[in-house]
Amino acid sequence: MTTYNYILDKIARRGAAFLVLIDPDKHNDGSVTGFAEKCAAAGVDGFLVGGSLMMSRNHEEAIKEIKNLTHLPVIIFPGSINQVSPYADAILYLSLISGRNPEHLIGKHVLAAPLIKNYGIEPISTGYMLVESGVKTTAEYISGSAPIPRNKPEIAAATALAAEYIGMKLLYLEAGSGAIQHVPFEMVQAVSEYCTVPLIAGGGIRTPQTAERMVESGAKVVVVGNHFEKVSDAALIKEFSDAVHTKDPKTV
Ligand code: 1GP
Repeated sequence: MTTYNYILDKIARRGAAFLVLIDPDKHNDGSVTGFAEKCAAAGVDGFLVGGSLMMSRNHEEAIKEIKNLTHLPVIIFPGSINQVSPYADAILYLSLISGRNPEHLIGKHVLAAPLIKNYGIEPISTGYMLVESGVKTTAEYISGSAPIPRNKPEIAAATALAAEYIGMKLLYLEAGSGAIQHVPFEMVQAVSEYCTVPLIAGGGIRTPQTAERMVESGAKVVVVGNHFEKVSDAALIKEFSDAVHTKDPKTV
């Protein structure tokens, strides 16, 4: 099964999928090992690995460790072409559709495409939208692009629909890692009602209740990263996982 179909299957059977973002920069003390195992035991569906800025050199090591220790898919969440790795299962082939920087709409893709083909990893075309979240995020600064204003759900919906019509397979509403304010529920609802492509919500999600509201608003994948870098006990990860998984697989 492809990683994309695995995600669709999780959505169908569990109501939504729960992915944990691992930024190898934050786990450069070897702690990724125990953390990944905890996530797998807590019902997490897979991992995103990456970040807007990569300060350390252990990106690929982190991917290998997670693959060795868990049965879960590892999906590259690339901040740059240097993060493309043959050890992952798939890569979110992100187009920064909220911005107008051609490098992030097609330029980097041209450079990454031959690598992805050579490595044999699965590209998952994703319409990536940065949403204003209180302060300027690393992703905004590095990409040199303006986010969608928080109070403009209609802009997000129209942007997302354009991505769907272009043929993208996932949509991602992103407040930015560690964002003060997560993406507004109204915006998640507006996009999910307007489009049929599965919607990912991430950035600044710090409670299981917020994760649950994201799913109630129409998100089909919820991503949490930063919060688990601060508090990562297995019980808390499971609370998030249970909040996202609104369907019991036994009842399907
Ligand atoms: C960031 O959406 C992801 O790109 C996750 O955000 O790290 O704030 O959970 P957090």
